[in-house]
Amino acid sequence: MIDGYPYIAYSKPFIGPQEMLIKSREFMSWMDERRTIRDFSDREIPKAVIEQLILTASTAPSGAHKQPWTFCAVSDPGLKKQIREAAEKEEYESYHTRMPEKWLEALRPLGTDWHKPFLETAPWLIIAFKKAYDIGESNEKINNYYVSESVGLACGFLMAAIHHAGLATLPHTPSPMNFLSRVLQRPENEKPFLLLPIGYPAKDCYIPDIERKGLEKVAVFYEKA
Ligand code: IYR
Repeated sequence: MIDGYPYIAYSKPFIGPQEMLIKSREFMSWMDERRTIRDFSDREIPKAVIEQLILTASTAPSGAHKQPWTFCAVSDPGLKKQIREAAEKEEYESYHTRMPEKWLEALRPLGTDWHKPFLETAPWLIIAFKKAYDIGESNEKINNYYVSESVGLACGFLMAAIHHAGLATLPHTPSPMNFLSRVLQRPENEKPFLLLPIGYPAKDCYIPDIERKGLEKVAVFYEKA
């Protein structure tokens, strides 16, 4: 029988409603400055920074506190090349034969295609793997819970940390992405979830001039009378 965790007191410094509103607005506009980019500079980023970004991601909540993730950080040019080649092979098939016309139509304004040069240009790639289960000391399977939700949250934290560090990323979803398990030699219990190139924006980096939905389109309030 496993004992429970000991409980320790927790409180936060009190913030009154006025300061709260100011802070919330500031945080909103700072997060709103985050943009997905596709053109990266090859300027180096210290490994120590990548380590902190991953530790930040790993502060995300997870089902039963299992932290069911592995973040693989790649700066090795040979591996990045292999990942680019395999991703482009799959993406070529997706764009030419697998994605239905409606999907291609939805992507057209963003100008994406099967070319993924950023997988080699960006100094680091972080590949998030989700652990369907853990492997115990005597090789037994140990269940994880709400694995996709947990890893999705961790990736959101990771993207916020990347933005906070003054860097940029792109949540890339090569499909199918099982080639990542092979190239990175991951164990059977880990499945690729999301690929994030990390770097500075290139000198000539352009982004689509999009707008985000307003509150009335994304929120419904059910208020007390
Ligand atoms: N996975 C492809 C296609 C793609 C899908 C969505 I949804 C995007 O927002 C962008 C691209 C790719 O990465 O190109």
